[in-house]
Amino acid sequence: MIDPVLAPDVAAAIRAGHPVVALESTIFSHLGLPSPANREALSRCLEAVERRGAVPAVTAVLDGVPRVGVSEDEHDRILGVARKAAERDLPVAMAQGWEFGATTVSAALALAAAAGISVFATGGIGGVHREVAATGDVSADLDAIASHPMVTVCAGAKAFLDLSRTLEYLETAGVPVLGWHHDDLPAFYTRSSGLRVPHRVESAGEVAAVLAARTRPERGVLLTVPIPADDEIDPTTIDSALAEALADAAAEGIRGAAVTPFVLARISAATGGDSVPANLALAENNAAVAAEVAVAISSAVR
Ligand code: PSU
Ligand code: MN
Repeated sequence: MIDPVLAPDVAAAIRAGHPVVALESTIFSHLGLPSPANREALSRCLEAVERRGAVPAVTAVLDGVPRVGVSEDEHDRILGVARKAAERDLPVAMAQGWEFGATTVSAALALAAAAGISVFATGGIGGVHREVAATGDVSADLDAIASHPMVTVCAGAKAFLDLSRTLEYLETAGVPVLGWHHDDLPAFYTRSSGLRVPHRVESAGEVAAVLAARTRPERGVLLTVPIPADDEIDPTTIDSALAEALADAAAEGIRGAAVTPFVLARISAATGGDSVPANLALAENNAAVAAEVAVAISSAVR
């Protein structure tokens, strides 16, 4: 079992039953967002959580140590060059003493669950890739969302994935998928993918009640939160950027863990950086909703 090192404020909050929201670090590293937007994303997410009365806990591997919560003087490290660490990479990052292993959704969930945290916020989750029949590429995020006892809060998944198959996977894996004040599965930059979520919820209390009533309490719940309407990007702009990015990835023979960072970088270049403010807005919004959920969970337990 992995035994992460907790930041003092995170450890104190968990001990006292106070609300905590875990965050991943891939999104804040060079793999997720360009500089200086990544710094802005980090401070906006931390503040969104704190403002709602919860303690943020950024996950990462630093000098081979799995961490839940990093101090302010370590922020520059989180914003720098990283090696991508999914859940399966955590033991390797520890054994080899990686300087900065940026946690993906799966790794963040593993660390946060081991720490006893119930709520996790990210931007977009990984999912089933469109070329899955040829490549077999299904993000480890999905299995981790299903198999850790956490609520994952996201703005859906990017439309370069096969969103319909992603929903099917989550159904098979037994993950309750909840839409926050919304009937459709969001597609990250846009509020609707055209696919319905199985259930809509209207409050953080409802999410907490779903979590408490799971048939298998060791497993997870997915809450999808659409990007705020004012920050949404025009779907046709995104679609053409996505098509180009995917064609480039195929032409350059990009495979495995390199696919997602490659496509993300191409989308941000193809939209001339227009995608970045949208990305910041949805990440901040997800962190805020996650904090509300964490507050509802901890007050239900009292
Ligand atoms: N989707 C995004 N932005 C991201 C990621 C996904 O919109 O930064 C990152 C997350 O850390 C996610 C990971 O967990 O990519 C998934 O990678 P893969 O598709 O290789 O499983
Ligand atoms: Mn993959």
